[in-house]
Amino acid sequence: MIVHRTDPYNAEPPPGALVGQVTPLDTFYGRNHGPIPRMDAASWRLRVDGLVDRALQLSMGELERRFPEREVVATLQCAGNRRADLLEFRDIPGQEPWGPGATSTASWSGVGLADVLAEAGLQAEAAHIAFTGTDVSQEADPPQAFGASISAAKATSGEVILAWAMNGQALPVAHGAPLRVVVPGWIGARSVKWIQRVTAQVEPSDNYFQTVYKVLPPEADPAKADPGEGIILGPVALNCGILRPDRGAQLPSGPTEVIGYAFAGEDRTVARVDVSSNGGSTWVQADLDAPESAWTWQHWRTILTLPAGERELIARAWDSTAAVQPESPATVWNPKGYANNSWARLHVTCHP
Ligand SMILES: Nc1nc2c(c(=O)[nH]1)N[C@H]1C(S)=C(S)[C@@H](COP(=O)(O)O)O[C@H]1N2
Ligand SMILES: [Mo]
Repeated sequence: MIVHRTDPYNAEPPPGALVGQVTPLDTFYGRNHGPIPRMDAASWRLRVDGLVDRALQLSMGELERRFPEREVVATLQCAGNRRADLLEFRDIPGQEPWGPGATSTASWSGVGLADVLAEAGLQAEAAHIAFTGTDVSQEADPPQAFGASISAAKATSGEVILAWAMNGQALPVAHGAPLRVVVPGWIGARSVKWIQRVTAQVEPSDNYFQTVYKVLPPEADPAKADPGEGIILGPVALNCGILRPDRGAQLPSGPTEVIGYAFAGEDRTVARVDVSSNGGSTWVQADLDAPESAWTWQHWRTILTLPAGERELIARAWDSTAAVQPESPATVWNPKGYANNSWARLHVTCHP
């Protein structure tokens, strides 16, 4: 793993480790804002409260007995994925320089959030569903447990899971055991780990982390921005990454296989990926995996014939609405460095 910080633990796999459709548990990226809490699953209860007809307190056994088990294969992608490319354009103090590996895919099983909310009796005024974790983050002002919210429409859509298993194994503590939220198609920060509480409410969560995951205008000072300013992040924006060859690789000239992923976010799928080795003058269409569902990335691959010399490899994805990624990090740069979905680029050197 490429460890950006040990305390709290923040690490991404090397890009080449992400070529499989499902990411092994020991390879899945880890993103934490506070210390990983050790929780006693036996005494743990999930509280479901707020704008519901019947508030619930559920043990792990009750969750298993009272609700059907559901599974979804979903890609998680951190809003900070590919921030490193924004840093080349302009500095972003205090934020980890994530490469293209702050994203991974797993099969998640547990119960459907929609089923639990139906059991509690969601009231009509409940427009947002808030999640509260257990880990107290000193990054927050004031220090508080990590939390987030999603719209009630997303929360009741069926794909959102309260997960206790990952790739058929017990959910690892580092990924949120005993129970975490998985919000397919939305930024990773909304998939709250170590949850204690699910609250139905009129307004979005006022948790510190709900409000900092937003795109501010380039000239804004994040420390002084009004809480209402900026675009609060929810659904992931169309993105892609190059997984092979490695950044800076020394290669023989001639045919080179280029492999990557693309992810469209929310309910969109990836429709096409173009690759260029001449600065975008000409493009070839990569072979693209069919979508398994809207909730997962799609891998793509192609063979480029590279002449000797230094080359920039570029990839850009199109989605099922014919939206295409923006060309340059300069067009999407923002003060916290979120949602960089500009064309993926890396340099390689080919010797004769
Ligand atoms: N309780 C809690 N949940 C959390 C976080 C956290 O720090 N604490 N980080 C969030 C962020 S920003 C991301 S990208 C994902 C990462 O999940 P992972 O560590 O399982 O990959 O978890 C989200 N859920
Ligand atoms: Mo994240």
